[in-house]
Amino acid sequence: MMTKRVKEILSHYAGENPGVLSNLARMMMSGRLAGTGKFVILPVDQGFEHGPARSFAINPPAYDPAYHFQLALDAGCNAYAAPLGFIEAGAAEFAGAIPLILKLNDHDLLHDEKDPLSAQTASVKDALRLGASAIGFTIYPGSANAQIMYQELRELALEAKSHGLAVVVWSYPRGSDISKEGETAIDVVAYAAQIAAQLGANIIKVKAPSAHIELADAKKAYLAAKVPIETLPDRIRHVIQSSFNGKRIVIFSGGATVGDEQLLTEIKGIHEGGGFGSIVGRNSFQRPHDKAVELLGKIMSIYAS
Ligand code: FBP
Repeated sequence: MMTKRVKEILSHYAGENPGVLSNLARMMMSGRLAGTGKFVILPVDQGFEHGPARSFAINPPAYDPAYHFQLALDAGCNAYAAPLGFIEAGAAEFAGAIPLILKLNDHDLLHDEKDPLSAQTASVKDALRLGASAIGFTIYPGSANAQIMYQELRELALEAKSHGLAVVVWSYPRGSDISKEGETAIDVVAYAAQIAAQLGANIIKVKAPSAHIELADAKKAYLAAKVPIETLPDRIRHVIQSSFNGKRIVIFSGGATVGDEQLLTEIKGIHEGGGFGSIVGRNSFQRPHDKAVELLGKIMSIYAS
């Protein structure tokens, strides 16, 4: 049953057509968190983004595309996100079982990249053919190639929405002018979330921010306004505020595999700060199936509390 909270979130997207709204609703009404307005999504593009051994060697069943559809289903995720090949390999077998997010661009680590640029690896037509609810697209704000990705996203978002598909944007600051520490700096992450929102993202995905401030002019503003950024919940709150004052769904990435306790502590911080949820890849499929289902269950319980 459609809940008040889901209706409230949808009301923030009144500018979108009924197809987009239905697909956003579908993701919010699927899985164990259905109706809460919270999200736990399984993303498995790491085979492309990081390489197969780095991604799957630790848990060999994960080389199989069907494994991830089943894992997302068993855990009760709101959606499963992957590049064309993985989605094509399982979309028929799992048709209608779980909302899908087809990633339309990807990049690999086979050449040195100071200023990353993802290639378009699938189309809106592919997303429709495969029954996806949304397209996924990565931008790298801070890359010398960022403008190309912004313009590609503009075109693809327009096309996707015109067919009633929702738009999910992975916004990862990275590039020759940003320090490693700066990639997760609070000012930079908030800026990346804002850029994604301005580009029309319905759902924004960023990394959990640190208390570091990268840009000198931003630092002045944070200090002058005394923006609280000391704790993780403070910083999450600031990123949510920077995404149209809570009117855009913002979810946070799980990151490299860590122990259960460390991950759950971070999730509690995200929840406390008003985050809409998590997208947890490596911390899911790099654990044995049952351990992953158990951990995702704990994450969902935090978001449902
Ligand atoms: P993880 O939970 O494994 O971090 O997955 C989230 C994600 O956004 C993936 O979709 C993507 O492949 C990965 O992070 C990129 O991580 P990085 O930017 O560190 O290469």
